[in-house]
Amino acid sequence: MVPRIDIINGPNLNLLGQREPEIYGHETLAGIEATCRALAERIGLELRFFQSNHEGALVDRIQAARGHAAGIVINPAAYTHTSVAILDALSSFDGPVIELHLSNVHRREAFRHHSYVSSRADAVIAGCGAQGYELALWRMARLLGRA
Ligand code: CA2
Repeated sequence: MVPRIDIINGPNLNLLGQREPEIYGHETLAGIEATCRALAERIGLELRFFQSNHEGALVDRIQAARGHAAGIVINPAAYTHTSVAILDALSSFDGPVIELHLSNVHRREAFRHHSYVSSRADAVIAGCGAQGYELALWRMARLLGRA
């Protein structure tokens, strides 16, 4: 069976490629999704891609992954630094979780240095730009015994 990976993106990531390219790069979220889909097919993973600007919708989506997805890759965006609800939802998920940030949050403002999600994450990727999504899929494949 092909393992399903859910890639979940938080608030404002729908604006990727439209503003602040010096921080977040020129790629759009649709472009990242297309790259991930091509890679997932090569590695043998099924992908579900999701973005929301709403904390509750992200919690609902993480809950919906339970029992269906083998792993979660999540860029919680600003909720990284504020959301116990997203941490709790991820804690109810059984498979590997990879936390991902386009930018190197540790080289930015102090409020971005703390993540509520990291304590549940099996890996954290930051500062690799859009390529971070591909790295996360490779790591996920390894964690699931696929690569
Ligand atoms: O580096 C990341 O991926 C972040 O998760 C992005 C979040 C930020 O709050 C985190 O500290 C780090 C912000 C996403 C906002 O995305 C935008 C994209 C284009 C234009 C404006 C915002």
